[in-house]
Amino acid sequence: MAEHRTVCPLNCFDLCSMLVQVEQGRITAVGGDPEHPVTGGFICPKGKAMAERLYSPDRVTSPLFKREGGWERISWEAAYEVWAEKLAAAKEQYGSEAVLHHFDYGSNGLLRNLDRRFFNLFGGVTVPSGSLCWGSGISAQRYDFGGYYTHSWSDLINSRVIILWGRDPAVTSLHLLPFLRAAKEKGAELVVVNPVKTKTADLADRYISVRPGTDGALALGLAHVILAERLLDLDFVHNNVHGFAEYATAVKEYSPATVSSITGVDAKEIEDLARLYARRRPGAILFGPGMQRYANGGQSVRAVDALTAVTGNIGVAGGGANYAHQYNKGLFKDITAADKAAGGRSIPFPLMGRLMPQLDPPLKVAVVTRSNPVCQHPDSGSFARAFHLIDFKVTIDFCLNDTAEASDLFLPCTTIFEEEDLLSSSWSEYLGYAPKLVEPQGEAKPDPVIFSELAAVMGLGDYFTNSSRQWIEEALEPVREKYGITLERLEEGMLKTPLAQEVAWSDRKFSTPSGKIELFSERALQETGWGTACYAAPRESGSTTLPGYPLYLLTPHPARSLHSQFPSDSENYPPAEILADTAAAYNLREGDLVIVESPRGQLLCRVKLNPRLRDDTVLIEEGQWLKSGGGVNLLTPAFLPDMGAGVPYYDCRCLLRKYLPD
Ligand SMILES: Nc1nc2c(c(=O)[nH]1)N[C@H]1C(S)=C(S)[C@@H](COP(=O)(O)OP(=O)(O)OC[C@H]3O[C@@H](n4cnc5c(=O)[nH]c(N)nc54)[C@H](O)[C@@H]3O)O[C@H]1N2
Ligand SMILES: Nc1nc2c(c(=O)[nH]1)N[C@H]1C(S)=C(S)[C@@H](COP(=O)(O)OP(=O)(O)OC[C@H]3O[C@@H](n4cnc5c(=O)[nH]c(N)nc54)[C@H](O)[C@@H]3O)O[C@H]1N2
Ligand SMILES: [Mo]
Repeated sequence: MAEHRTVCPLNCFDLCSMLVQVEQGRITAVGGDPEHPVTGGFICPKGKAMAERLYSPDRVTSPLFKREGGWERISWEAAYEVWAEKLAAAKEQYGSEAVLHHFDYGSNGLLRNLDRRFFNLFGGVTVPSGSLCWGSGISAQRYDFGGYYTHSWSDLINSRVIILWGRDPAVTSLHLLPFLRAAKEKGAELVVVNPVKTKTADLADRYISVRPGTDGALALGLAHVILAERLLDLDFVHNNVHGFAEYATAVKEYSPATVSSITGVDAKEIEDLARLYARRRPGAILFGPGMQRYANGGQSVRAVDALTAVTGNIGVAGGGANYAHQYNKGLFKDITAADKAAGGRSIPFPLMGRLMPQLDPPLKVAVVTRSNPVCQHPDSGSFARAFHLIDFKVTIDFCLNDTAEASDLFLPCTTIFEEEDLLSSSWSEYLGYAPKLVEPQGEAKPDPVIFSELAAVMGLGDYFTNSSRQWIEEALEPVREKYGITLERLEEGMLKTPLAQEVAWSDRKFSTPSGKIELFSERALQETGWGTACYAAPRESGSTTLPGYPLYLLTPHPARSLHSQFPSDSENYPPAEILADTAAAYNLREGDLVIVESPRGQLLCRVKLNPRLRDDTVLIEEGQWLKSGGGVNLLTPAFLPDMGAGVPYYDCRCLLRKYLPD
C-alpha cells in the first residue's frame, strides 16, 4: 500500500490537501492531510464521495453516440471524426461563432482550461459571460476597492467580531469552522446574518434573521446608526474614503424603524448590531455568495463594503470585507491562447436560455465541459429548450447527467486521481499539485488529451504537442524563478500562493480611479445608475404584484454534494423544507407530496419539516438531477441582476399545493 498526497479539485472555499491510499493500482481510501493548516486531517462528505465516483457503477467510461434516441458505444476515433466534421461544417457555413462552448467551475484544475485553448485556436466561439456563482459581488468590490482580496483565515484570530453575512460554513466550508471556534475562544463575537437559522448559527452569539434580499437595507441601517451616533472611524474615512458625503446623505433615509419594516429585523437589534460592529474593532465580515443571488445583490455587497470602510475595518489585522480573492490573477503563464481568439461573442449566463435561439449566426454545435447547465442554469427549462434546438451537442463528463442526456455525443473524461493537474482557486490561499495516482478507468481520457487529439484531427495539432506535465511546467514559468514555486516543491505538498496577504489592502492603496475606497463611484453611477450603495427591493422576492406566490423559495447548496456532481439516488422527490407552522397552514405533514410552483414551473417534492426556517420560506437544496426527480432550477428566475451578470437564483417566490393523486 502506498500513500500519496493530492488536492481536491472541487470548487469550494477550502481547497483541501488529501491523502490517498493506493493498493494494487486501486484507490482504497481518501482522507484529509493532517499537515495542511486548513484541511487539518479531515475531509468533508463530498471529498469522500470523490473516491466513490471513481469506481461508481454509474460512471460511463466509453464514448457514446445517440442514434434514434438511444445511446450506442462508439470508438474514440469515430467520436473524433463526427465531432470534427460537425465543428468544421458549422464553421464553414456560419463562422466559428455558430459553436457554443459552455464551461464553468466543475474542476479547479488548470489543465481543464485547455478546452479554451482549443476553441480560441478554432476561432472565436460563443461563450457564456458573467457568472452563475459570484458575479454581482465581484463587480461590487471592483467599484468599491478596485479589486477583491481576502484576509488569511488565520487572521480571524485577531478579530473581535466576525459576521458571517449569508455564508454557511457548516455546509459549504467545513474547514473554516475550527478557525471560527478558535477566534471565539479568544473572545470574538460571532454573528450570523441569514434568513435561515443555519447550523452555523448554532455557533453564533447573535443570529439576525433577515428577510430574503434585504441585506442592502440592513447594512445601510447599520451605517445610519453608526453615523448618527458618531461611531465611525473619522481618521480612516478622511484618509482612505472617496464620496463619504454622498454616502452619508444616502444613509440618512435608513433609520432603524424604516429598515426594520424592510428587513423584518427589530429596530433594537439593528442598533445593537451597529454598536457591536463599530465598537468592537477590529471586525471581519465574511460574505457568502448566497446573499448576492438577488436582483439587488451587487448593491447589497456595496452596502456591506461601505460598512467596513466607515468603521476603519479595511487594511487592518482582524478586519476585512472577505468575499473572494484575485491573488492568483495573471500568476501563471496563459495556456489558453487567449490572444489567438479572433472574434467570438458572449451571452450573459442568466440570459442564455432566452437569447440562444435568437442568435445570428445561429448556434449549430454545442460543447459542454466542466458544467451541467441543463440542471444548474436558472429557469433551466428555458435553457433546456434552447439547448435542444442546437443540431449537435457534445458533453464531456463522468456520467450521463441531465446535460449529457440532452446531448448527441458523450465523451468520458478522467477524474483528478487519473491524470495530473495544477490546482488553485479564488478562495484558498494555497496552490497544489495533483499527481496521476491510478490508470484511467475504461476508455476515459483526461480533458487535455481529448482536446489535444481533437486538435490533431482538425489540423491544430502543432498547438497541442505538450504532455500534461509540460503544460504544468509551462504554466509555472513565471513563478519558478521569481517565487521559487516549482513542480518539484509542489509535489511535496501545497504552497502558499505568493501574493496572498495575511491582511488585505494593508498598504491602503486601492485600485479605484481615486486610489481610495469609493463609497461614491462614478463608474458605478454610469454602469448601474447608482453612484453610492443603495437599496432597491429585490425583483420577485420584493414584488407586491405577485399575490399568487406568497412564499420565498431559497435553493442553497447541498452538504453532501458540490452542486449536481454527486447525485443522490436515495430519494426521488427532493425534500421541500418548511416550518411546521407553514405546513399546518397548507394542511401538509412531514412526508406528504407537495407541488412547489413558481411563475416558471412546478416541481413535485416531499415535505420535510425544518424548525430553522421562517414561516414565509420554502427551502429546496440545489443540485439534484432532473432525471432523478430533482431540477429545482425549473423554478428559479433568469434575469440580469443589478451588476456583474450574476444570477439571482434566490430572488424567487413560490406557492405550495398538496399533491392529490387522481
Ligand atoms: N457542500 C458544498 N460546498 C460548497 C458548494 C456546494 O455545492 N456544496 N458550492 C461551492 C460554491 S460554487 C459556492 S459559490 C459556495 C457558496 O457558499 P455559501 O455562500 O456559503 O452558500 P450558498 O448556498 O450560496 O448560500 C449561503 C447562505 O445564503 C443564505 N441566504 C439566502 N438568501 C439570503 C439573503 O437574502 N441574505 C442573507 N444574508 N443570506 C441569504 C442561505 O440561507 C445560505 O445559508 O460554496 C462552495 N462550497
Ligand atoms: N438553484 C440554484 N442553482 C445554482 C446555485 C444555487 O445556489 N441555487 N448555485 C450556482 C453556483 S454558485 C454555481 S458555481 C453553479 C455550478 O454549476 P455547474 O458547474 O454546472 O455545476 P456542477 O454540478 O458542479 O457541474 C459540473 C460538472 O462538471 C463535471 N466535472 C467535474 N470535473 C470535471 C473535469 O475535470 N472535466 C470535465 N469535463 N467535467 C468535470 C461534473 O461531473 C459536473 O457534471 O451552479 C449554480 N446553480
Ligand atoms: Mo459557486
